[in-house]
Amino acid sequence: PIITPLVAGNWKMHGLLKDLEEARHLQALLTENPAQAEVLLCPPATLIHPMTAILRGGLVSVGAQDCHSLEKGAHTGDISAKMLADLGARYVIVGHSERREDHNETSEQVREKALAAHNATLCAIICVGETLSQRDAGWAEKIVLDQLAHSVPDGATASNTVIAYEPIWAIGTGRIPKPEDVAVMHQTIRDHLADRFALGDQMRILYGGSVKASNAHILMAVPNVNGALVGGSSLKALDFNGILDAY
Ligand code: G2H
Repeated sequence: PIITPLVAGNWKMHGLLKDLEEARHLQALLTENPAQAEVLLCPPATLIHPMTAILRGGLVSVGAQDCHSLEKGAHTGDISAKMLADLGARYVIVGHSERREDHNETSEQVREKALAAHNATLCAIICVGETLSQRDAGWAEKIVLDQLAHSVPDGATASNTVIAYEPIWAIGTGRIPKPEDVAVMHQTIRDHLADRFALGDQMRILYGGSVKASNAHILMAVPNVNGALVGGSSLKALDFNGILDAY
């Protein structure tokens, strides 16, 4: 199948109003030289509304970094998927390892969030990945398959769900796995999706963890890598656009 890659920027807890200038700059660069991939920026929740206003009608979509699993209710400080959709977000990242760790999110909770995203007509980017000690023990594939089994809802489709494989030890460290190890993991994920879902062979599987312009072309050439989830290198339009040049 022909899969349009997705390159998603995860700004994490970075970005003030002045940094919307980077989104504007990215939009200008892409208007001049469109990417062969779908492009997405996921700023902090505070910037979703102004960012959608800047990017409306252009080549860059906007997404969020988390959502609550319920549509509304007495949950101080939380934001529902429906609220994000209401602001113009089209995607939401769920189950990023930083949330699994900082907020003790379980795969079952991640699945509930992904379901909430689907119900709000958002596409869920569901993150999975092993720690370094799990990899060293030879458990990486088993851990990721277990996360997939419990984090991906049964109703997932190629249009409402994207999987992001992020080895935790590669996040923000500048270290990336060997391309052959990425290939094994992405094939493992592909087999799980193809077994479980009718169009699982068309679901996008992103690689995330220290992606930058200088390694993007290597990662993109790996079979079953259908794009990237980019943290640090998504904050500046020029860096992010350098990654898009690999597509
Ligand atoms: C992994 C990634 C973005 P970075 O979390 O999701 O971050 O590219 O900074 O390693």
